[in-house]
Amino acid sequence: MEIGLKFEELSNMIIEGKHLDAESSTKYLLEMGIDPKNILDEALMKGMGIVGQRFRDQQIFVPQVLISARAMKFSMKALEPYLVGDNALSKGKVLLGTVKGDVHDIGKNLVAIMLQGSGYEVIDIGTGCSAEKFYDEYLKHKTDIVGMSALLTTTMVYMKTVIEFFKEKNVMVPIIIGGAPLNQRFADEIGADGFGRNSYDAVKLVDKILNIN
Ligand code: B1M
Repeated sequence: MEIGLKFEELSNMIIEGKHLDAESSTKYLLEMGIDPKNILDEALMKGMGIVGQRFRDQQIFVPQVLISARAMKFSMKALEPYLVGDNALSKGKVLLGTVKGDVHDIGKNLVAIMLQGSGYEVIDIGTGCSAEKFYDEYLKHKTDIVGMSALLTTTMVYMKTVIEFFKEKNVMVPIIIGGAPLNQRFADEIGADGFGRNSYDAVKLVDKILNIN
C-alpha cells in the first residue's frame, strides 16, 4: 500500500464531499494501524485547506464547502475514538464555543477532541455563542479555562466583548482563543490569556496555563 496515495485519495474525498467514502477510507487507514494524527494532518486538513483556497478563489461556493465539511465531520467521527482514548482521570475542565455570528465548528470540534484525548473534560457549547452564553455556561460548569473559536474577521472582534463581559462580572478565569484568522498579537490586543494556532497547540496552551506537564 502506498500510504501517500491513500492520504491523497482521502484528501480528494473531502474535497469532493464524498462523506461515506471518506468515512470508510478513514476507518480503513485506522485499521491498517496508521497514526490518526497523520490521517488528520496529511489527508483531512490538507483536503480542507484546498477547499478553503478554492472557496476564496470562487472556484467553488457554499454548497460545495458544506458537503466537504460534512465529509470532514464523518471522518473526524471515525477518528475520534482513536484520538480521545479512554482517559479515566480528568486534568481539568474546559468550556469551548464558537462566538456569536459564526457557524464554523470543525476546528473547535477538533480542539475538543484533542483536549479530551489529552485528558480534559470538555463542555462544548456549540456555535453562535454570545458573551452571556459563555458566562452562564461558565457559571454552570465552573470550568478551569474558557476557550473561544472564530473563523471570520467579522466575528473575531466579538471575542473582546466576551473578555470584557467576564471582566465586568469580576470573573478571572483564563480565556484562550483560536481560529484561522487570529494570531498572538490579536490575542494580546484583546487581553486573551493565550492563542492556539491549531489543536495540538491548544492542548499545550491549556497544559501550560494549568501548570500541567
Ligand atoms: Co466559511 N469561511 N464561510 N464556511 N469556511 C472561511 C473561514 C474563509 C476563510 C473561506 C475563504 O474565503 N477562503 C472565509 C472567511 C474570510 C474572512 O473572514 N476573512 C469564510 C467565509 C467568508 C464564509 C461565509 C461568510 C461565506 C458566505 O456565506 N458567503 C459563511 C459565514 C457563515 C457564518 O459563520 N456566519 C461561511 C460558511 C461556511 C460553511 C457553513 C459553508 C462551512 C462551515 C461548516 C462548519 O464549520 N460546520 C465553511 C467552511 C468549511 C470554511 C473553510 C473552507 C474551512 C474551515 C475549516 O473547517 N477548516 C474556511 C477556509 C479555511 O479556513 N481554509 C472558511 C478546518 C479546521 C480544522 O480548521 O477551523 O482553522 P480551523 O481550526 C483550526 C485552527 O484555526 C485552530 O485549531 C483548529 C485545528 O487545527 N482553532 C483553535 C480553531 N479554533 C480554536 C480554538 C482554540 C485554539 C485553536 O482555543 C479555544
